[in-house]
Amino acid sequence: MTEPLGLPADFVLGAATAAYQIEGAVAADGRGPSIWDTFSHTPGRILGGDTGDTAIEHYRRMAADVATMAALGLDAYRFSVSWSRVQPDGRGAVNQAGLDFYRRLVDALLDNGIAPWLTLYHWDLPQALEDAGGWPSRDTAHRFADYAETMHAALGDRVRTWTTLNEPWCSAFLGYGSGVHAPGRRDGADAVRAAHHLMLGHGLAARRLPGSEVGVTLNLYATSPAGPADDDAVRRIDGLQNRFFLDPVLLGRYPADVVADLAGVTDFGHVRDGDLATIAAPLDFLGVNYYTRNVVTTDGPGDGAGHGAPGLDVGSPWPGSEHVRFVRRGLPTTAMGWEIDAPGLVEVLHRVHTEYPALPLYVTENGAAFHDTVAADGGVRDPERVAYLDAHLRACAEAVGKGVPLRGYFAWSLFDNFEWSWGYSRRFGLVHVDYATQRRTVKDSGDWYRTTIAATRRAPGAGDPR
Ligand code: GBH
Repeated sequence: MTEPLGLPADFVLGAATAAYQIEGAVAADGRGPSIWDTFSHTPGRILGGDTGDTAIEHYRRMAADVATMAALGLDAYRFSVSWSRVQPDGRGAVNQAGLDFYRRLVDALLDNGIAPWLTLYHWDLPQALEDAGGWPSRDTAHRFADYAETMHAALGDRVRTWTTLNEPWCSAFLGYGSGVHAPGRRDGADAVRAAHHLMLGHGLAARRLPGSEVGVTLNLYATSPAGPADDDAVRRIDGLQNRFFLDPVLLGRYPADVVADLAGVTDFGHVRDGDLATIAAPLDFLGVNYYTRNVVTTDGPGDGAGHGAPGLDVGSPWPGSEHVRFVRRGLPTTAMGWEIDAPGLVEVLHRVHTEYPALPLYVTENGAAFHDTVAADGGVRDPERVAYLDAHLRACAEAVGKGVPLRGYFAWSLFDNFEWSWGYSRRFGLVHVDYATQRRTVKDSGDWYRTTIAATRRAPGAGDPR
């Protein structure tokens, strides 16, 4: 039997996905194109020329996929809505058929006792809004808030927990800075403007989701110096990656040192009076996505980070700090090449709790890619993923023990899926997908997660099982 990991019995244990990574059916039922359709169909953007056209056909297989979630015993399922399914042009009339898919999904989850956690935006901007300027344009923030209200009118009675944005750092600095993500633009000033309008959209949307639990998900990294002379490198990268989003959202101000680092990039003329107060809308929780630690130097060898899969032609996502290098320490890595560093998760959670106003935290993504294959007996042996998840859930328990109000954890990902610029070459799932047949196979890690969830419910002092 799996050992309980020391988590509170009411700790939420779920799994996460994102619309473009799993749904496929990109032209079905009136869906409009998003920037990821355009980007993935542009030669040279995605490893192997992969696209999300078919992905794992979740749009057609939703009922069976929810049955898989129920079999794993998930408390909650974190998914995102494809904005261009609901509003094909990103504004105006609702596409009822697209909306109905999410109604059916939510109803199926509720029927199975799984809490739906809805993310409004996981990177797939309607192409029509990109054509009108995209996130560097202020109007996009208002279009996002209207879309949020539309979704809330449709599902606010059944979905309790809403996340506005997934990882605005990626949307801004990978989408408009390095160009490794859609829409593939490469301009530091645009990236900074995009970050502002993403956060503004978040703040505007948060006010239009009354009666719901509302949060935003940031991808935060532990950050360490490679050597004794690297404190400035840490300050810069922690600044752009973490504080550039945490400070506006939770404190209502931009970090002055990061603004100074960006002096040669932008004068922040796009920030209007009152914006930061809007951005700092009161929140019910903060979502933290954690994968690894950044170890940085300005003083020695290293390579880029956020510079994409080998062979893709992209720029730097670190405007004003392009000279910082990223160093590996020789720890074991995942198939993404990311060093496995569970203590970094404790560090990140504790840091957010102690340096910012207290609010409930959730790990909204954590997981690892490995090159899994189906064995002759039909199973998938992925002991490295089990070890990764076990270590990071123990890190969650440690954070809780230190007084961090961490309330839950979502494994990334429920299924193998379209891993953005890496295409289908990297597998993060608890459930294996054979892309030729769309056959799903629960991996050993999925079985391990199921028994871990059950054991957590039986933990000493647990009271009534949920
Ligand atoms: C999360 O991003 C995403 O929310 C999720 O959709 C994704 O599938 C998951 O992580 C796993 O990557 O290596 O230069 O090509 C985490 C932050 C940003 C890390 C994009 C990987 C790829 C940049 N990710 N990055 S690069």
